[in-house]
Amino acid sequence: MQLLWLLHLQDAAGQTKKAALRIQRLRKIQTLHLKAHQQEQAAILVSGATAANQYEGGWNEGGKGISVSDCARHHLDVDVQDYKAHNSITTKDIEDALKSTDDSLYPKRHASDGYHHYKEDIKMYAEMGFKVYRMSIAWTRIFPNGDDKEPNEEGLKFYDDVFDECLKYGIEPLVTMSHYEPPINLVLNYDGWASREVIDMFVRYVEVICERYKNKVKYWLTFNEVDSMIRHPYTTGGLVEDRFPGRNFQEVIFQAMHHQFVASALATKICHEKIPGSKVGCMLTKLTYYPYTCKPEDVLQAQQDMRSTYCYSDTQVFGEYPAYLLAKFKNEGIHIKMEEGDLDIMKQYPVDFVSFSYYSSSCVAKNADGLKTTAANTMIAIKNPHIPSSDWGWQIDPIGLRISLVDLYDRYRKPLFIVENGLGAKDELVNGTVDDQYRIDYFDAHFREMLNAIEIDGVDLMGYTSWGCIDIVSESTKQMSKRYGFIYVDCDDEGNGTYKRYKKKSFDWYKHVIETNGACLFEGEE
Ligand code: BGP
Repeated sequence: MQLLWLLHLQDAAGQTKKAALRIQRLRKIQTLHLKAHQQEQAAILVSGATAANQYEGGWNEGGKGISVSDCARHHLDVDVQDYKAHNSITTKDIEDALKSTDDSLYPKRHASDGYHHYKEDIKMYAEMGFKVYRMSIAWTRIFPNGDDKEPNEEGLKFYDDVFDECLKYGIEPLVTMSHYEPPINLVLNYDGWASREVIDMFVRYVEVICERYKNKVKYWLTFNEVDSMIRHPYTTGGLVEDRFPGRNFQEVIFQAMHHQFVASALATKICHEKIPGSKVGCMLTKLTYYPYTCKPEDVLQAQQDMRSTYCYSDTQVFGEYPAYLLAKFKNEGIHIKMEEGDLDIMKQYPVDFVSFSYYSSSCVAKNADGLKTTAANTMIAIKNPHIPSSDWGWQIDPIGLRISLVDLYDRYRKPLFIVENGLGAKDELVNGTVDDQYRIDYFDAHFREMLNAIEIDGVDLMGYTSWGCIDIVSESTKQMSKRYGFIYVDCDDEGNGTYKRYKKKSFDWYKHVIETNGACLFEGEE
């Protein structure tokens, strides 16, 4: 799978000398690149991404079961940077959610109503020129409770229709098997992913979807941001702390993580066996940390914090626990129960490529006392005084994307795929559109650094899908008003609105970027 639009820059007439030279150089790289890999050129261009739990809505339609996301309420009166408040949950909160008939409190129950609008939306993605569309399958549409004897045919049919709609326009689905949507039944009647039985349930789910969609889906991701379990264990692993009284909750989380590592390896095996030529990726939250000063202790802190996220992708890419994670388990008395064969399965079925999300970079220091902090993706860090922040505090750092690409490629030497990148902002609909020049500027700057990583740093980048190609519900704050899309959805934080779609200014810009294969980024350069 090649990211061609950046390397395959058209010799658009009128390109200036510098840009023309750049194009020549890129073509050379492309030739070398393809020779080195002898890979068939699936023209994967720049495109977009969503996730079922944040896009579909239709939470109780089509035979779908209830997921952890359907029980996650918003807290609109709480500071958007207070992640603890936005992401903590108790068994009582879940019981209240299951009794509640007020869907306005639970934004993901309606989300962007993609369940009823997906045909119209995919048509607009095709209009922008998408050649790939990252989405997820909601586990609870296929096995409503996770432990059901038989799959739900209505759910299987729904995704058949979604994939057919994509393929009708020549759009390749890139499918995440688990994106923040474990069945709530696993939380209440098992121990979420801390239960060993959940591996078998997940494997059954994967066997069913790979068999059903083997002629429609070639590219898969196993667990979205597998590392995020440590930061929001409920959303990623169906773990609620009050259900593990007297237990070391970090140990419970790592036990659940082990089960997901085994499940991910088994899912990779199933994909490769059922779908020849399929590619399976892990998916990492790329949190890029800078030392706040050049003090050695700050540099060490940044290195340690980077490792605290790499340990998950290291495990899935190298197929074994890295020594430093095993050392952590030993030093902190974390005991992971493993069964005979677990480590062999993980070693035998590592992922084929590394996908990741990148939104912002963050600063860290050994001693953060007195330093200003700001929010980032699923975490709070020290504010970098040299770069701007979004309305939600996430710092805007295009060079950080290049740093992340180089870091990951040097570490893994496997093809990379940016599956989330974008700007959550307060968009205002005026006269049927949104002037989101700030979003265009964000993408323009990030694309340039992505190009530098390919052209100058030699990174093997397979593809790029922007996050939230259409407005969808924010994971961290459950807000619809934190908008990411090129397409505005008329719906507020409590689900009120017409759900009509409107093209933002960035819609046509993105369309032009794709149709010119990126050359328009350099128009007007001397
Ligand atoms: C990533 C998740 C996405 C999405 C994204 C944007 O961590 O994989 O599902 O949520 O972050 O973050 P947010 O929705 O919190 O603005």
